[in-house]
Amino acid sequence: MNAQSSPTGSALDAYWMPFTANRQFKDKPRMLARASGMYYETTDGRKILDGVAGLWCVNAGHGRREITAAVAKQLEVMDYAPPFQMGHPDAFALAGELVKIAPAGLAHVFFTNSGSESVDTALKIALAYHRAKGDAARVRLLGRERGYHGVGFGGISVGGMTANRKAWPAAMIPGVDHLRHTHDLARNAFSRGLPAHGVELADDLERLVSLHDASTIAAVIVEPIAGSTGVVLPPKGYLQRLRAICDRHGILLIFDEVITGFGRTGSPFAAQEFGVTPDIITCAKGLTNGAIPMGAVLVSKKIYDTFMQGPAGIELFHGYTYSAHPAACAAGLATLAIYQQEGLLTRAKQMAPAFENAVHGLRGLPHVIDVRNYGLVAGIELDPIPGAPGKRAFDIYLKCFEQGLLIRTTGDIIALSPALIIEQKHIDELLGILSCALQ
Ligand code: PXG
Ligand code: PLP
Repeated sequence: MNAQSSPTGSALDAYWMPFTANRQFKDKPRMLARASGMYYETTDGRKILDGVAGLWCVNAGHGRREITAAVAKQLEVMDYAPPFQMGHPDAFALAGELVKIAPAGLAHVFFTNSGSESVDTALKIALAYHRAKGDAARVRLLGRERGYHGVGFGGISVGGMTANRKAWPAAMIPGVDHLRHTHDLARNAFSRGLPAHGVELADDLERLVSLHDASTIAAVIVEPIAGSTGVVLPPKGYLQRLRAICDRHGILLIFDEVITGFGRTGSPFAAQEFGVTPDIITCAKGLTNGAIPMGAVLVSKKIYDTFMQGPAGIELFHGYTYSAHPAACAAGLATLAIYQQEGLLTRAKQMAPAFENAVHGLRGLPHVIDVRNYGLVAGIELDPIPGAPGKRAFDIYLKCFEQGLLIRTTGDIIALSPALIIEQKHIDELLGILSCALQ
């Protein structure tokens, strides 16, 4: 008996659901009860293929016993350890393991509990770094249109998702500016891999440097591949050019790899995949396979050393009650071990050709105006219904869920980001359901 009792009516009232149309959902709830491998199961016992690795985080597939066991054991041995002025061995071990898979030079790790906290931490480190160097006038942070950097005040300020900003106009960090986004359907629709056109959009950073002067700019933060706003890929050469401009002007480059980290692109981090090393990487999600909340900020030796050469005492006034939580560290160590043993951090490279062919098979179906992909991530853009933006894609989302497939939509873009354990048969099932829904 798989079915499980599910709350209805007033039992749904108390929970205010995040990024959800609460009233619509509570009218017709969609409830998940369990998960294993590539599949969820609903409370009414239906099997749902997970096309998005939970929310871009369950990279090794659901229900990994090694992680469960490591977390359970850790909680029994030591449930909690204060992270300020106190340590526990797994925190150091996990930082060490992360540095091993990180781009060369990113040699130090600060732990957080989410992507949003990682972003705010990275922005604070960037500002404090320049200050520690005696360059305290560098206070500006630059983001990019269509960027998503979580929901903290720092993250929404540098972020470029209008819906996440418009309710809090007075609370934005001052001095922030944005690069233009790189989404260009006119030139790049139906690209396979990195789009050919748009490297010159990186020069927008030179425009902001001319406008504000480099001496006022602390850092630029971008997602190597923008996930949340609909899988926006960097044009060929774009990230390299951003790096060169940052170097020219002493600006730190931050890659927000909350989605692209941990094998999504075919390398451990997108930085390695694209051959561009930022000064700071933010990550979360796949770090613990989604099993326990945790994020991390990887910083260069240059940045860390600057702090360590400052006055004796606490070098950075920042941290969370749950930074390097023992259960999260145990989950992280077990997760990285699975990635290693199963070669998952590079498996997207092997599966990408089959995945690419399958998703591009959607070209020509009704309302499909673009298909784009890299590694094990794809975006399928639909022609919006006039006057009802987002409705076309959300209807497909509902249809897919009825037919046993979980996808993600943002505006009229469908995002796919399956677990890295995906096999051909799952690709066939996924695209089978999705193409039926689109037809
Ligand atoms: N940066 C990036 C690049 C992200 O993708 C965050 C920061 C924030 O992480 P937390 O753990 O605070 O949520 C994210 C999170 C979606 C979706 O459907 C994506 C995210 C979160 C919620 C929904 O695309 N990414
Ligand atoms: N608010 C209060 C009153 C607190 O005492 C603390 C932490 O001690 C926080 C917020 C921050 O919580 P966290 O460290 O879990 O982010």
